[in-house]
Amino acid sequence: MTTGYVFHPEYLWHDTGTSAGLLPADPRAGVQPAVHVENPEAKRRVHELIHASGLLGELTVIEPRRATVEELQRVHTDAYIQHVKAQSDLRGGGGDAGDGFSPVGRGSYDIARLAAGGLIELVTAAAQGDITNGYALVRPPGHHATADQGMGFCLFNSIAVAARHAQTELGLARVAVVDWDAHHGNGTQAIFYDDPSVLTISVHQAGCFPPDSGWTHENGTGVGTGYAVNVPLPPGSGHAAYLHAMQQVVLPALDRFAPDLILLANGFDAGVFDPLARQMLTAASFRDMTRLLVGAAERLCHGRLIAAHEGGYSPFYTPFCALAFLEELAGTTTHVTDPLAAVVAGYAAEPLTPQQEAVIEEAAQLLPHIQTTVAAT
Ligand code: 3YP
Ligand code: ZN
Repeated sequence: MTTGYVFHPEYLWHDTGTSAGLLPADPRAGVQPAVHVENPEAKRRVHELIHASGLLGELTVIEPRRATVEELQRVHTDAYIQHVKAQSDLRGGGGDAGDGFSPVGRGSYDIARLAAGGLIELVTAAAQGDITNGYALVRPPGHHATADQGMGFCLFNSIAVAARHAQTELGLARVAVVDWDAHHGNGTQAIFYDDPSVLTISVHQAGCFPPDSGWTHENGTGVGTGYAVNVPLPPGSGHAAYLHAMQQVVLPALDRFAPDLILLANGFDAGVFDPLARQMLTAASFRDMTRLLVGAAERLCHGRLIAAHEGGYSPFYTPFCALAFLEELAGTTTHVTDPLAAVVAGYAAEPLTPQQEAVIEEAAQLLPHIQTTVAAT
């Protein structure tokens, strides 16, 4: 068993500019321009820890390439692709991909294509049997991007591009997307909303971002009905709630669907120190959740589990969450342990609440819609 790893310095060069945290800097708003919250720091430190821990030496490093326009067009409209390119060509950057929350730095069009292409290369290596599973540590993120709009820091939906590539070029008919980023995977959901060949499952903080998105009743449409699954956990949910959601919803949904490939929108912003959500996961939570998902992939699709980095904004804690994830993916451990384990123990011990249990049960009730379908993309 081999674990693939995609990283590239250009991922750190995606320039989100100065900001008052989330929005572009505007002194007229009364806030000093400072660093944008989606900046290279947390991801750089993830890569550094993967290297410094010795784990990098046990991985199969795979070189990314830029997704072609044709590959992007399987998911995005021509007009949107051209819009991102035009914003990226602006002198000094400063453009936006759609919602005002999605900065496009100078050259970011090419970097976003390198992110999507990194996922394509991992999925291809898995389909060929060169690797069992893999992790692409990419920027910019992708799971909010719809066919025709960037949203929430996302330019191109790399996971969606990789899913379509797997179906059309690699003969993998059924693709499941699991999204445990703290924010709703609305873009991926929207792209596949009427498609029973791609099952999307998002576990996220209820009503966080996008606003009013990701409720349990968002279940797919037409022949895709049942093939979108949402678990909107209340703010303050932690280890117990997420593990219960995995056991009661994510794993049973995957078992019913029997995917040929599992893609993971791998955000770490449900981590307890994250500034952009209010969930309480620890590095151990990500390790345990990963163990369950690796087990499902081994049971259902020859271990084929390919993860794309999404959110995760704590520069000091995201690296330990990501290392725990990647150790578990690779089926190994390093000498590095979570230095904050004792500090977060109290959060991790928080028991399941009736509200959390109720929403998980509500999502579980909808699973019988899911069948092992034949692809109709
Ligand atoms: C986008 C604007 C406000 C919240 C933010 C969420 C970005 C993210 O990590 N999405 O997964
Ligand atoms: Zn997020």
